[in-house]
Amino acid sequence: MSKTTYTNPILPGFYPDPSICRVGEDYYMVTSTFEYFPGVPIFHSRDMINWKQIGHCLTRQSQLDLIGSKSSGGIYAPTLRYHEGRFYMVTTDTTGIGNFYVWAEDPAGEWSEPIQVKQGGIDPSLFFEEGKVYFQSNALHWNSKDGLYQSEIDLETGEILSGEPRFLWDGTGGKYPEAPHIFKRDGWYYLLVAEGGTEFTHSVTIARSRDIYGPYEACERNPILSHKGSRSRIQSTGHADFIEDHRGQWWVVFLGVRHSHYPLVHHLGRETYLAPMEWGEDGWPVVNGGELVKLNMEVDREPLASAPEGSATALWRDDFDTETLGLEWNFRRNPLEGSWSLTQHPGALTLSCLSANLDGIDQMSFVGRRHQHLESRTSTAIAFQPESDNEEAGLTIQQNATNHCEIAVTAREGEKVLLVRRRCGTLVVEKVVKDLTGEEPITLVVTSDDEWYHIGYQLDGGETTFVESVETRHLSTEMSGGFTGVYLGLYATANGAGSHNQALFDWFEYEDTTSQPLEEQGAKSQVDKKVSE
Ligand code: 6LW
Repeated sequence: MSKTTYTNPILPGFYPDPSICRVGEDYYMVTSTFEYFPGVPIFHSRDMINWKQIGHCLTRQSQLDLIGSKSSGGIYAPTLRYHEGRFYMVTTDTTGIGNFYVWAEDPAGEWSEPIQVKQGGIDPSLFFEEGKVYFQSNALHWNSKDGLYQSEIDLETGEILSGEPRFLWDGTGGKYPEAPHIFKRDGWYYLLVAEGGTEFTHSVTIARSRDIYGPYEACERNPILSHKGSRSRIQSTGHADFIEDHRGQWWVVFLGVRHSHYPLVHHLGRETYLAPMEWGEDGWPVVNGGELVKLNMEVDREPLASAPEGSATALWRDDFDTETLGLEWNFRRNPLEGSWSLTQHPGALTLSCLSANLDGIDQMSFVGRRHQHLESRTSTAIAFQPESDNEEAGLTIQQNATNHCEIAVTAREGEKVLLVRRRCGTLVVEKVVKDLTGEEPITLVVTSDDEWYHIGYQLDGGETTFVESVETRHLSTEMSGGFTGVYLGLYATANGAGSHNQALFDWFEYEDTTSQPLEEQGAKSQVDKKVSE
């Protein structure tokens, strides 16, 4: 029998809370996006291993208004389902309208205006059966009893048809029962959930009932997936969705993180993983044969499709020669109209120095992409003439509003300089690393490995001069808080002042420089480290 081999994560970097659906031999997946805009990227694949982004579900402010949303506010976990010619994406705008769904016939978009569902909680899901539509969510903040709840809804209006939401199950005792999805098989309704929180004790558990409203009985082998307490490099596995492929084999997609170094932290965000799953003779699912999931997977299954032509290359470059931004780019919150442009100076990305800076919750001039690979190199060419000490523009390595580092062109006492800033909570350190008079354009550079970001610059295309190194740990989720992962962003700001100035970015490059695959070793402990040094 031939084997399917692939590398986890299947979506590296900040792609949490995956949800998947199939139409014939085509697979579609979505992930959560918090304060980033557009919201909820949607991917397509024929083999569930190679994914290509085809759009976003939430592209208009009328669908997603993130203005004033704090870091990790906005859009939580989505669910994607296909029903009678339409795709449905249901999610929560935690700082806006709560639970809602949008639909589209073409998953690449445009998607409909939001249809609100007035059941509280997060992690909404939909289940379709015999003309009825069931809506599930958890009990965050709106019900004193923890657990997963369900209503029947009218698909056209989102109206709840079944009175008060009904309690289904509250998991096996882990905190935050969440991420419900219902599947039907052999006359059983299976309720898949996550519990234990999204940190180290994250787990996937399951229960079933003959009645969609329960009572639900738990699988004795719960959790069916968890890496808690293991030495795997992959930790925090949870928040899963099942998919039956076009050959009748089952798989699970879920989130996990790649932790580095003791004590464990991660900075690239929660990523999307794939593992095979089977239904055991006892009628309950077995994930990956009951083994821990690995980074390098070898599964005794025929590949679902041949690998797509021209598969991903390590180098991603944007010359900003188009009139619209590529799908990889995101704003933080909805961008202010006119604050960015690809047409004002054709061939460059123009960013205006808005008064908001990277620390706040206001609309800012920021265009960024996910940092996806532990080993990487990022560079960009910037042209900027600051007119006051307030104005700055550059390249930021950003976990959230309170934890970010940047290399920027700005002025000090009226003189143009290159500045490096590290912000770690309330600790802010700034350092002028070069006087810049007359030395433009300049290339800003960030390289990374799993422990360090190295920050530097190039003049006239010469050698890179590195001026600062920053621990990836200082930008980790454990240090910074929140649900997101590091972005590499271009930005311009007047730091609270008014300004009509603009920065021009001529090009941007991001390269996966992985030198060798991450070994399947456990995360290093301090002791291991000492011994190996
Ligand atoms: C999401 C919840 C979770 O809504 O974290 O890990 C929350 N799981 O299910 C934010 O992603």
